[in-house]
Amino acid sequence: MQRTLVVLKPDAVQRQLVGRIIQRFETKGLKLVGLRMVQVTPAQAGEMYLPHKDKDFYQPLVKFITASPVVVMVLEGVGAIGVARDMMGPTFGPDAPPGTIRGDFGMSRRYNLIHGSDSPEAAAREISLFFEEKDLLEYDLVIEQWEYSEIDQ
Ligand code: 3AN
Repeated sequence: MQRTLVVLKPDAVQRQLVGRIIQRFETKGLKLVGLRMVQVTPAQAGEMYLPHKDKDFYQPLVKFITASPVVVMVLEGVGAIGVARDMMGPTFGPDAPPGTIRGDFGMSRRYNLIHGSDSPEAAAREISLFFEEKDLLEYDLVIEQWEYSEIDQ
C-alpha cells in the first residue's frame, strides 16, 4: 500500500469545499489514515515548497498557503500517489478537465485548491511535516475486501 499527503489549500477551506473533496477520495476507495486542520507556518511552507524555492512564484505560493487554515490528510491505497494526482487534475483549474477536482471547482491560476505528493520520496517528506507516525492509524475497512481483489495488491 502506498501513502500520499493531500492538502486542501486555503481556497478550498474558505470556499467550504472540504467535505465534497474528501468525499471524492472516499468514494474512489482511498482510505483516510490521517486527517487534521492546521494553520501552516511560514517555516512549514518553506519546507513544503523547498523544490520551488528559486521559482518566481515561490513567495506568492508561501503567502497563499499560509493565508488561512488548511486541511491535511494522508490517504492510503494501491498506487495512491498517482490515483490522487489524477483525481486532482492539471495544476490550474482553467486547464483541468471536467471530472477532476481542479477542473470541477477552480478557475484560478494561483488558487488551485489542493496539493498532492508527486513521488514516494515527496510523500514521505511531506507526511512527516504534518504527522507523527502515531497519528497515522492502521485499521481495516470492512469494504476493503470488495474494493480490491487478490490481483490488485
Ligand atoms: P502540482 O500541484 O500540480 O503538483 P507543481 O508541483 O508543478 O504542481 O507546483 C507546485 C505548486 O506550485 C502548485 N500547486 C502551484 O500552487 C504552484 N505553482 C506551480 N507553477 C506555478 C506558476 N506558474 N504560478 C504560480 N504558482 C505555481
